[in-house]
Amino acid sequence: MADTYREPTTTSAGFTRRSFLKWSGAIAAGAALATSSGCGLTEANEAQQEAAAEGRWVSAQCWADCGSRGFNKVYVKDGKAVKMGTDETHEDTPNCPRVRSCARGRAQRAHIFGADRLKYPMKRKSWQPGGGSNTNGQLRGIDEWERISWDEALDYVADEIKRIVDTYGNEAIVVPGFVASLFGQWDIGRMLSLYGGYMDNWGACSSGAWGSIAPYIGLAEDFNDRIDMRSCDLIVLWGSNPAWSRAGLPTYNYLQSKKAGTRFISIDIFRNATAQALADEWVPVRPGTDVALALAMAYTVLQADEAEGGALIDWDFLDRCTIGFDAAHLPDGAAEQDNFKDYVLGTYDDQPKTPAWAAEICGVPADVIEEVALEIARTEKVAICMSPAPSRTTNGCALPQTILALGAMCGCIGKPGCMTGSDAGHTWLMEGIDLVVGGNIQGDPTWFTPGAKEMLENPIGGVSPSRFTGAPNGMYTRPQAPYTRINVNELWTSVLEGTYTAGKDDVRPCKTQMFYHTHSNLMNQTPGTMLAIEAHRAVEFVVTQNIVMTTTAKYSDIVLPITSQWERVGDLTQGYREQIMLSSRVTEPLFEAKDDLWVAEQLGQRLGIDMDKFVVMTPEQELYNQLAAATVIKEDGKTYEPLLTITQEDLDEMGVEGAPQEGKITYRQLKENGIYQVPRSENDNFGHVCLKEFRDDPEANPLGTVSGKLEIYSPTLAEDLNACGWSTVDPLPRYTPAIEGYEETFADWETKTKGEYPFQLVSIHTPRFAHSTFGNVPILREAFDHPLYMNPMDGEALGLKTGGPVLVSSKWGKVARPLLLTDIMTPGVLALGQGAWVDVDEKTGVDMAGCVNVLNGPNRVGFGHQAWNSCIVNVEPWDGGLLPDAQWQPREVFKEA
Ligand SMILES: Nc1nc2c(c(=O)[nH]1)N[C@H]1C(S)=C(S)[C@@H](COP(=O)(O)OP(=O)(O)OC[C@H]3O[C@@H](n4cnc5c(=O)[nH]c(N)nc54)[C@H](O)[C@@H]3O)O[C@H]1N2
Ligand SMILES: Nc1nc2c(c(=O)[nH]1)N[C@H]1C(S)=C(S)[C@@H](COP(=O)(O)OP(=O)(O)OC[C@H]3O[C@@H](n4cnc5c(=O)[nH]c(N)nc54)[C@H](O)[C@@H]3O)O[C@H]1N2
Ligand SMILES: [Mo]
Repeated sequence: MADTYREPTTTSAGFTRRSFLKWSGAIAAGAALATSSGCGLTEANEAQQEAAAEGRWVSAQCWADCGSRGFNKVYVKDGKAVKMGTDETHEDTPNCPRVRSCARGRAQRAHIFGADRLKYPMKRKSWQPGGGSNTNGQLRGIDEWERISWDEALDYVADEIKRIVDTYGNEAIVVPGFVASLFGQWDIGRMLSLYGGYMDNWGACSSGAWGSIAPYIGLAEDFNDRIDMRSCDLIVLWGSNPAWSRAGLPTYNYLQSKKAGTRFISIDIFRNATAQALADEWVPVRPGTDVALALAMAYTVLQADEAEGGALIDWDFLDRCTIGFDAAHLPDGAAEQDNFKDYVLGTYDDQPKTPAWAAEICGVPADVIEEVALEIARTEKVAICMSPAPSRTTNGCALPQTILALGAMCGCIGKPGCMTGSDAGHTWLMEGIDLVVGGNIQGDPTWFTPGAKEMLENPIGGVSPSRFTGAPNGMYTRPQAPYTRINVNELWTSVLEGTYTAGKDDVRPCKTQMFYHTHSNLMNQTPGTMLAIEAHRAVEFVVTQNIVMTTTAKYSDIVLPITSQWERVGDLTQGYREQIMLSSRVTEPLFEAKDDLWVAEQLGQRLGIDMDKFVVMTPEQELYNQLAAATVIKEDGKTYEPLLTITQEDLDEMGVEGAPQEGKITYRQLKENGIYQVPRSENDNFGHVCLKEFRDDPEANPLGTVSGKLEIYSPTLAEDLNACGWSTVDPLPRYTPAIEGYEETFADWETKTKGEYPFQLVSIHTPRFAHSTFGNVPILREAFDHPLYMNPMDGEALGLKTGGPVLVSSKWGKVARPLLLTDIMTPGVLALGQGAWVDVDEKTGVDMAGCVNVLNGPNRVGFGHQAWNSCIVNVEPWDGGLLPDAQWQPREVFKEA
């Protein structure tokens, strides 16, 4: 391990003693001023600081996009980041829990000071500017590197941007990113927007089909407040694994429900860690078949209700608050047969959606479907909590409406202890209004908070308001035509095929000649990684700016080393709705790393851009503006007051322009504690029951949908979906077999003869990674395995054993992995974590790292969401050798000079 982990030290790269002393002096002064409020009791923290007399605890950012928003501290002694800590500002209680940090957050030290940290600007040896044969694109990913100066690197990048724009137009520059239009806006995207623009990409990742569809049907991605959830009789975790994918508080909060007596059912492709901790029952289901399962549950409830004379279904709610459930509740112009109830009963299509019908598709035995459906219908307070994972499927578009129908008929909407919906993949999005507001929401900056830089309009594609919210969330909803953006599923195929889909019957030529990678690692994280490699070898120029030697960096021509958050001025970050965190600089920039902002400025100057429009403020000023604008809710639960008291002395110390202000806590207290948490209690005014006002009075509180009601039947949704060019759906949700779904694992469905790819594969979010972030960190590779999960019955049939390496192949690529046979898996279904750094053996074409996107295909569907959980594969023994992950050498290009 000695090679792979350098002792963390900031001495070489300059956490100067002077800045350290200045900073710690500031804290000492601040402690005297601090007043106690919020969950953060200053005494506790003072004790912590005193015990640490020799060094200081610094609140340090964990910026990875896992949505968990843990809280990390670093103990800095003699200029070295010695150890990691977490929130100890107050007693840990269920109402006011400490914000934990997770294994990944604690591994940030190893990440930032790791051997493969990018140290210097670099150029790929065989690449020369000017396009054409100068590029030697076929060598991307296998070429050698040359260390170059920042000036050389910036000249190359600026000259190539200029040449490519002059030759092919601005559309030839693609800035890939799931949130490129937003993240990119912070630096490179803003700069390019002032230089004629760049080609953006669109299409949901996290939210699957849910995020785009929710606004059409009125089912916001929103849950009840965590304290309300303790009143649930039953919580159905439907495709939801917070113990792995929401580190920290969400599972702890569910535990409080469990302790209060809530029963849990997990409906999932595997008995995941959350189910193991909480669930009374696990219902194994095949991926991408949840619509069939939910339809059969609806069928069961309809039958039982009929037998009980209408006593079971919440007809009153359906009548007042929804459209499309039955023929009597269809909008004008709809055909009478196109209603949910008749579709479920098979009135017009001769196929009642019975449990027996669904069982053949989803694998859940008919009696279990009936039993679970009736339990949901007969239990008073039920929460149906679905993550977006089941909708990250090729047929995922029908899921939100189906779940809406089921939740609505069973009375699980708009009451205390009752809710139905999706948590959007980040539980911190849940639960109504934010109690403390301000700063960046790391990893998903769809929220622009007061004080932050303005977005600049990209002349190509523009800032795209979503049809419903008017919010700049082009990431979820397809903006209205004219439409110049590449769907994320076509990022690579557009280069290889020469065209991209701009809408129905609207296929346009693709001009891509350059990829500018910043803030993302899409070659690794988008379906079709082998196509991504091919596409990268086909274009004229690729540049990456990052912290470490990621996949996109590896396949680039120029690589620029960027500072991590620990090397920057600090950051104000909103956590769950109750917390706000202020991180501080831990060390001066390492090696030759520079901030993204600086890079963009330097490029802008070289391109002759009017930089007045670009740089509107310094990072210090931006941080201060966010601090000054931060607000906290008052006890009434409705109005807000400023969060911070900021004195003239604080302003002078920050070196910013502003005016002193009065707020709830002092700036120094926040800076010292690093976190502020709004205290909660059982009957405070901060509770939230989603859709309650609507349920109580739908006329007075209409939803943002076309009808103002929950739309089980949605013509506008169908129209917009079909306008994307990949679907022909009608306004009612129907079960459609998925592309690369269960049905396609068979060569012959009737005789149940399996085909070339007999297994279904699901990508899971696992503890080792936050996407591809941390994929390189040796201690995490050691701590968490990254196997192919398979049921022992399947393993036995194939003669495979745990540990034995296997070759997993799909029509898109091949990966080698150790096998884990475990009865937590549904038979016929496999799982592989997402995030491993693709590492293709050029001789065999096999990825030895287990990057699941090598297996995933960029199937073009629906609202252009990425449908990773629809994937079919074959598995066979692999005898090509496989080094244990923990023994991998880091991608260290240059040693420390
Ligand atoms: N450790 C870690 N945590 C993360 C992340 C990370 O990379 N690492 N990423 C963060 C981000 S950005 C996001 S968007 C979220 C994603 O979080 P989620 O959207 O919740 O995704 P997963 O955790 O992969 O899957 C949740 C559960 O759904 C199940 N599932 C998958 N497909 C199906 C299906 O077709 N039907 C059913 N019924 N169940 C299914 C999985 O087995 C899993 O138990 O995670 C966040 N948290
Ligand atoms: N097969 C499969 N693939 C998936 C998923 C799945 O379920 N299955 N989940 C998907 C989901 S939900 C998501 S959200 C995506 C996430 O995919 P990405 O958005 O690509 O996320 P990361 O892989 O974490 O890459 C982020 C990169 O940004 C870099 N970075 C961080 N901060 C800075 C900065 O300040 N400046 C610069 N220049 N770089 C910075 C990090 O070092 C890292 O390399 O992955 C998706 N990919
Ligand atoms: Mo995500």
